[in-house]
Amino acid sequence: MKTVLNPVHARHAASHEFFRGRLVPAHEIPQRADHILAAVQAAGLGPVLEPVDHGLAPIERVHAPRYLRFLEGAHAEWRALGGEGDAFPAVWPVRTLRSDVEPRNFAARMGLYSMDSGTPLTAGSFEAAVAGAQCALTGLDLLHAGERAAYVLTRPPGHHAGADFFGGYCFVNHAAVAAQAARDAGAQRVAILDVDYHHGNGTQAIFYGRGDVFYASLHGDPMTELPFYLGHADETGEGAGEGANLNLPLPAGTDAPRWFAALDRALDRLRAWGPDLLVVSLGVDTYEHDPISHFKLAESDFPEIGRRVAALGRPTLWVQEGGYATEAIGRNVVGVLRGFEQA
Ligand code: 6XA
Ligand code: ZN
Repeated sequence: MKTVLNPVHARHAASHEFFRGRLVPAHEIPQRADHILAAVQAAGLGPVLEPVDHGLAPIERVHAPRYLRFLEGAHAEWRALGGEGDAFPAVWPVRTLRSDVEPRNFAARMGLYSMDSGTPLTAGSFEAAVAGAQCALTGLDLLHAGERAAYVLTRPPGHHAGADFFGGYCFVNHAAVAAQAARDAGAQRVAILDVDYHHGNGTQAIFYGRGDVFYASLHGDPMTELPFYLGHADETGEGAGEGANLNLPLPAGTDAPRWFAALDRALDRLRAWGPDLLVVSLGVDTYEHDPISHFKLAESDFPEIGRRVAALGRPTLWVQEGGYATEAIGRNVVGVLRGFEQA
């Protein structure tokens, strides 16, 4: 399997994040990708490629241009106002406040375009996230050229990013950009399977009203886990998208038998739906030793994810999302991808 590596991922390098009320060393760090790359190479998974630049147009098919413009200049604005280090939002337009007017004040715009204070915006966040989308688009090109699968090795992750907001460590929704590009290239039905520990609220929201992109996710119950305000089982899509959204929230402590039973439910739905192409949001923060998550998958469980996804028999784009047990992340990711290849 070919890997498309984001060559500028390390330009998004936060030192600290807000976590339980204090600034702690960031979890989402460049070493995550370094460990995965080392494991990809050690396993001889296949060639590692650079992305081809597809420009901003395919990203603007998913994200609001005014959001992207804000993101591009946000860190410079923060610094110009005297902000030190990474930028964080502090105020949000919650219920009864207006989000249809873009204020001039910088802090107000930070809040308008974000969902949490847990996502440091650094000088290179925009560049790294846009390059991640280019990697996803390049991976899609590989599928169009006849590859059975491709792996997109990027960070920061993407699935929490909505059409016009960042959050949950995410700025640009690479999986959504790839799914939309697949539709624009002629695929009739595209499925996104999200196996990250967290619900991909951004991805769900982007396609919620559409019947051409199915979003299926198994994740920590939002009653107790980020993104908290989306990801419940009763969210099944709306309008033309009714029936094209599947959420399988699972309790803290979920072990492999229960997790794989949920995966099978998701795969059964996708099989019945019949996608032309599959995008997998591949988070490995379901790992038993992940520092911020609460599922119990062992390292030896990850290849089985790949095997079961392979049984769907669709061209598959694997897009990297979360996973914070930095020392083990490479083995877990490569385990999934080898399981897929060997199936
Ligand atoms: C702490 C939690 C961020 C979760 C990011 C993630 N702010 N999403 O892994 O999939
Ligand atoms: Zn996650």
